[in-house]
Amino acid sequence: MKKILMTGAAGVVGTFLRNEFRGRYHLRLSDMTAIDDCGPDEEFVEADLSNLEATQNAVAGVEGIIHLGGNSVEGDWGTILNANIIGAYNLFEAARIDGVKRIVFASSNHAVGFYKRDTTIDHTAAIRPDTRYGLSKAFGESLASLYADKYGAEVMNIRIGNVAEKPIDVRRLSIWISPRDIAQLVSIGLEYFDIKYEIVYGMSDNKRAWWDNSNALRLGYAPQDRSEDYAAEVLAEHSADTGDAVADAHQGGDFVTAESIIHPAKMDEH
Ligand code: 15L
Repeated sequence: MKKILMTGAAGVVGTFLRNEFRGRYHLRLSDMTAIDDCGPDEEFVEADLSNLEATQNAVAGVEGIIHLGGNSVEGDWGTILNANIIGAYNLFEAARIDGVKRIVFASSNHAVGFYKRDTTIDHTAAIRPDTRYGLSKAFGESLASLYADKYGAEVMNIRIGNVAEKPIDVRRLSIWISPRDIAQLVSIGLEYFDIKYEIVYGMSDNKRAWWDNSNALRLGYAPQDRSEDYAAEVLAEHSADTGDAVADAHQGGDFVTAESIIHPAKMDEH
């Protein structure tokens, strides 16, 4: 069994992945929050990724890394800088020093959240972050590119939509990914024979998608779940009109309008 470090393992995505990967990988779990229910193929290492030494300790001796660690929503600059930017830098640097090549980076749809919903984008789209959080994910993707080109890192960046048991609102019908589908994508990132630097979208087989995920399909991704199976249920409970027309027009939803000072009419032209 491959020994894999999973950072941010105490979070929502980490908890789903632990469940999916039981018996598949030996997982070294790291987080700032203690995990006290480790299974037989799991170990816990406490690590604050804004500290390089602690990060090196977490990385030592693993064969691959799933980097989920950091602040998973918008935050103030100090939080994003420490947790997401310095944290990602330390992670890639520790991996370089220890000779760990394979990294799956949990990027986010918020790296491209300013695209309109009537636009379909693929893995070649220029970044359009919608928040400091999205900006930190774009930084992580660029960091991965530098470490791939300069140091031979092998990185899959997954622009994750929303990982949950089922889609929770109308926006998520477009971007939802089930636990077993995100596990499949992460496994491809860890095991596919030929990865240098890839960007894929973390979504299930969604009819209402805004993303062309052909790069993931090319790497063998075959999603098992479809958000459309939940559409009737979601649409019975939620309106597509959330009361924020600008948020509803953009892929990033209300991340786009958070703290915005542009008049909504002008933003529509954006
Ligand atoms: C993300 O990147 C967040 O980590 C997650 O909590 C959700 O907010 C998700 O995006 C989303 O866009 O729904």
